[in-house]
Amino acid sequence: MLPKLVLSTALALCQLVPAAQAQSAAMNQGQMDRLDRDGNGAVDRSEYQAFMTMAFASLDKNKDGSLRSDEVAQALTAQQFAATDKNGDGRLSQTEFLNRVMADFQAADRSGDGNLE
Ligand SMILES: [Ca+2]
Ligand SMILES: [Ca+2]
Ligand SMILES: [Ca+2]
Repeated sequence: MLPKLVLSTALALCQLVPAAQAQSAAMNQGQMDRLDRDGNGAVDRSEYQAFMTMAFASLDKNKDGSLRSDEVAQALTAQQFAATDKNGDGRLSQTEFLNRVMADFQAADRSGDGNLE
């Protein structure tokens, strides 16, 4: 089972469900499959990163290669946005975005084996 934090972030980011609903959503098989590409029952770093790269692209509605706060309003609070926007230019670059979500992965991977299961 994926930790709730990562699950809710992932689901909210890919806009499968609104953030509020994701908090209480139970993982179903379809959602797990979206992350667990090779179907081994665990989500490793590369699977998570591939998923988040896809999420970035789908969130970038105007396709300018960065996310403005309105593009991620469903997934991040203003506070989370500001914390993720390291250079403070009001946009999240793909690097800033991935740094943030991979830090979430790291934090969720309590066993430190590079897998979330
Ligand atoms: Ca896997
Ligand atoms: Ca954009
Ligand atoms: Ca930025």
